[in-house]
Amino acid sequence: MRALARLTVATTLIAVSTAAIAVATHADAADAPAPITVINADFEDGTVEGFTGRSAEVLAASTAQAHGGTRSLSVTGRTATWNGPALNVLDTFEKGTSYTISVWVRMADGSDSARLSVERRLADTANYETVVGNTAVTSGGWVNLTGRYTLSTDVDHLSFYVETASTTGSLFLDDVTVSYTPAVPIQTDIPNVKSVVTEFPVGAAITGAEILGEHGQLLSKHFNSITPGNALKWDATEPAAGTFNYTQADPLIAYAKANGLAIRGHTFVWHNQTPAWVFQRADGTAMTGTADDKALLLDRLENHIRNVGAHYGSAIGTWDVVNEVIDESQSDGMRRSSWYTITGLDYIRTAFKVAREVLPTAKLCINDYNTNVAAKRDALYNLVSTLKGEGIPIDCVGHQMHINVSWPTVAETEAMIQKFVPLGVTQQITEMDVSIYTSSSENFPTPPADRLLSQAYKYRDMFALFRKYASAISSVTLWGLADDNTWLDTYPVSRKDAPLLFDTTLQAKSAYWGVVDPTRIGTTTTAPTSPSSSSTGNPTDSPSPSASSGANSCSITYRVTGSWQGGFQGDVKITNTGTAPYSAWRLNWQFAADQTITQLWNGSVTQNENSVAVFNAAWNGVVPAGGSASFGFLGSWTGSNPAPTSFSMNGNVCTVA
Ligand code: 9MR
Repeated sequence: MRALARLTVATTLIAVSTAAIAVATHADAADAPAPITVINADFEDGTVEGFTGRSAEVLAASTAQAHGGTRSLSVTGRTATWNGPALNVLDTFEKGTSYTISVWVRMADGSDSARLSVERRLADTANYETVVGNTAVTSGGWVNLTGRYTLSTDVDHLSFYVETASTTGSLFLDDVTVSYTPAVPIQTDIPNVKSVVTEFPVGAAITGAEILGEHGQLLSKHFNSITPGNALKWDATEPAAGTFNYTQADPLIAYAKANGLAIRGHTFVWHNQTPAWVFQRADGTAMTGTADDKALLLDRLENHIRNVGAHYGSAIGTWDVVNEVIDESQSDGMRRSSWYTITGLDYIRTAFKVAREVLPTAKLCINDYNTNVAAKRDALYNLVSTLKGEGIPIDCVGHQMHINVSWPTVAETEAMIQKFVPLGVTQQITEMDVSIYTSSSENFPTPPADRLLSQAYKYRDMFALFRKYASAISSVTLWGLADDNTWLDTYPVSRKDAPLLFDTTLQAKSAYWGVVDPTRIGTTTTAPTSPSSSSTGNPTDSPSPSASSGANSCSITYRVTGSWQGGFQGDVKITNTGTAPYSAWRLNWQFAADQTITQLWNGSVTQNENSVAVFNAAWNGVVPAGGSASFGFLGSWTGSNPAPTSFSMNGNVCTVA
């Protein structure tokens, strides 16, 4: 029996309908430990191998059907759709370990949908979780259900079982396996993201299992903020009217407090993950938007925010008060959610006013996705501007930034940030991830190297932009900790995605180096012996005093190709005069006068006062020995416009041609 503690809910669930679970994706995947099988039930020994019915089902090893060998488990006499074959795994599953469960199922007759579920109990309170959702099954063939499950709480009962959606038909089960891959230790000798990016807290959205074991180590090493990904949503905190439940969120908040991490509360109001009762009258009928409906709904909203807000008080420094209220395709720009159709804009007004009352010092945000798209951005701007004009206490605009390797551009993102500056709100990047996919039809069994490289450049460029706007941005959060747990594995279709800084075995990807030290993009994920880091928005080197030679050396041609009053155009050619190739480059120089780069092509730029850092574009990062790369730019100048006299490339001083 496990030790009991007052802990809770929250698991990592990744449901996939068919066999393949993606394997480790980082460069050293071949070195990742092999999976260990802890359960392998094939019923070939003629027993039920520990399976029991959840109720009065009759279980027996049977030769009537077999997926492999000559026998399977026959399950007859089911009395409810939720009753089926179950296996007790209380003494098998360890908290914080991600298990892959695979079962083969077929119906004895007819057809239905089957799903794989977990029941866990603590002190007679049961919770049910779906590991693999409804999947069509028939009597005509075997269907595989494979999913991953991570226990994150203490329990005194734990089992997984197969149930069906509509009928109580008899089932066969075969070749049940459960395996896990031993955790790879996190890299402790690479720079902490939070120590490199110091302009604002850097956060990760987490579920319960991510505060445990190696995940917990990774989280507290690199991040100084968390967002509970689901645990503070209405369905978790007030599942039934007036019944508040903090069992999912409390452990996450306690972890954050213990490790000194900031907390973003997500979210008081959303159209998803809100229980049906919220929009029903006392008699259970649907609200339609009468005056009484509106009053009741606003009452419920107020009560919800007062309770959840007060439960955590000042421990949560920022709240997404409302989430995803914009629909730019509507004439008024407002999403037609039940909130809106029943109350108009009043739900937003009420939510912010009540939140301010109960949380006088919290930053109160309005959060949305695709805010880099002009129409959406402008609709959000108009709403915030109108409501602020009325005195509604909106402190902050949250940009989710669910983006991908080729979208959006830095310029679009910069326009997004610039748009909101005049409103006097702080801005936060709240849910950033960078999908490796650029369309719903793509599906890679393992992330292709070029996508991971493009992803690293995207992270590099976006973080450089955020740091440039440090005065406008007060927090940047990624929507997940590592690629082993991302919502993008099931959205918009089921396929393995890899959108975060760390891979499925928690090792640093090029994306991580894009944030921490872009010169290491594309290099091995092994920790550098003396990690380089930068604490400004504009990484610069400490170049050695004389021009380099040998493996890494470079020559720079800097030309002003056009000049007019106040402006100029420049062209820079980098030649690799060394013997080793560059796989990613960063060129630094100092302008001697008042010169500012306003636009740059074939690369990206950050400028901090006179210090300039130009990074390669996705297509010109590799410069072989003897090869060259070029970029061009437009700049402004006042006074004079002298050419810089000293350049360094990835830390090596270059000769100037
Ligand atoms: O990460 C969340 C995922 O586990 C949920 O299944 C999903 C659906 O409700 O919500 C995810 O988080 C969303 C966030 O709350 C709001 N912006 C979009 C996020 C991704 O869907």
